[in-house]
Amino acid sequence: MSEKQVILVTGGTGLVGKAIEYVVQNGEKQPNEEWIFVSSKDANLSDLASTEAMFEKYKPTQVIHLAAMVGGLFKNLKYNLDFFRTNIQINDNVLATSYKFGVKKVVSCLSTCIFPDKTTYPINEKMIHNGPPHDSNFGYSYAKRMIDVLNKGYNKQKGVNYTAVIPTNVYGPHDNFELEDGHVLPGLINKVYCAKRDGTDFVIWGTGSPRRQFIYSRDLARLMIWVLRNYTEIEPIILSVSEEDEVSIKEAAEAVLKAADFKGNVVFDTSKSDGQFKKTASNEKLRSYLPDFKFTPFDKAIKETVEWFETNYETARK
Ligand code: NAP
Ligand code: GFB
Repeated sequence: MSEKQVILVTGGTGLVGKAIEYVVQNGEKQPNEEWIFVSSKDANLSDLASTEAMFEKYKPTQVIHLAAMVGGLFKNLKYNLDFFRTNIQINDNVLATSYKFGVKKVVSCLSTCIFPDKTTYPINEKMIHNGPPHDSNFGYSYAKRMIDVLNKGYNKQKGVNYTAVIPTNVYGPHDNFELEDGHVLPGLINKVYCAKRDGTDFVIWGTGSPRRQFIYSRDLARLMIWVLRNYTEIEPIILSVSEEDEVSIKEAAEAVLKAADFKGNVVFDTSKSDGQFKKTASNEKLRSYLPDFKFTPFDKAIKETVEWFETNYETARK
């Protein structure tokens, strides 16, 4: 029997954390593993003493670090300073405390939106620091980039193996469906629910022409568990569907309308920002490790998410 592993998942009650919990509870958990999913109720990770008290309590051997101040384009436009300061504090506390308590491995999260705005495509893992990020979310982006700097520092100076994944836009059950501060897909799913209920227009913000690669949270969860167990590089790895699976916001909205069977009027509010036009990322490195990994088809995953929201409307974050 291999030795016991205690895997602490910070941000465990969020979109990605809940997906990891779902995957762990549906066959991924190994007999020698204890999985602990925590939220800000267990510790405020912006506060070092609170962070250390939680690590003292659970004594994790490995950490999947998801906790962050997170939001869509419009929340980032409003709070770049808060996104920077909060996430810098959380990330420094979690990595310093992981080291203090002898955690063997930490897998943290960056994002494909943190890459240089002026860049060649497709983006790859070596381009993170090659220039300023898109101005809409510079606070979040620079804070996330510092995770990569910290990982390299802990490896070079302390000899530990802390790494990171770089997910593209994530969606799925337990997302944040808030209209103003959430991401596009949960926002559109909330909007179509209300438009059907109230007989109102379905409003897509912006022109609908920006392009995104969307990854289903439960696919990301399976990949992150693989990274925890098998990925040994310090360099981060992009976790995304392929470039060919990139869709326009308009096409993503059409998938939501189809899943919700919406027959009403659709309008574009072009007074709202489009944000970054595209951030096309390569998943070539992921494919070099997992050539046969199968992503859930977009329409199927959207349908599952729409149905989850309809079933859980009363309790969903919105
Ligand atoms: P989410 O749904 O907003 O969940 C955030 C989680 O972090 C929650 O469990 C929250 O707990 C916790 N948290 C926030 N502030 C905290 C604090 N001060 N102390 C302790 N816990 C705190 O986020 P998500 O979408 O799952 O994102 C998870 C990770 O993936 C993040 O690092 C994010 O940057 C990254 N990511 C997300 C996307 C995306 O499209 N969603 C894309 C790329 C990367 P409470 O609810 O108790 O506050
Ligand atoms: O997911 P989202 O808010 O953020 O998508 P980003 C914004 C794009 O979707 C813009 C359009 O082109 C919006 O005009 N859009 C259309 C909508 N309708 C809606 C709607 O109802 N709600 C929202 N939110 N957008 C974020 C970064 O960029 O990507 C974050 O700012 C994070 O830091 C996240 O990394 C993954 O994809 O533009």
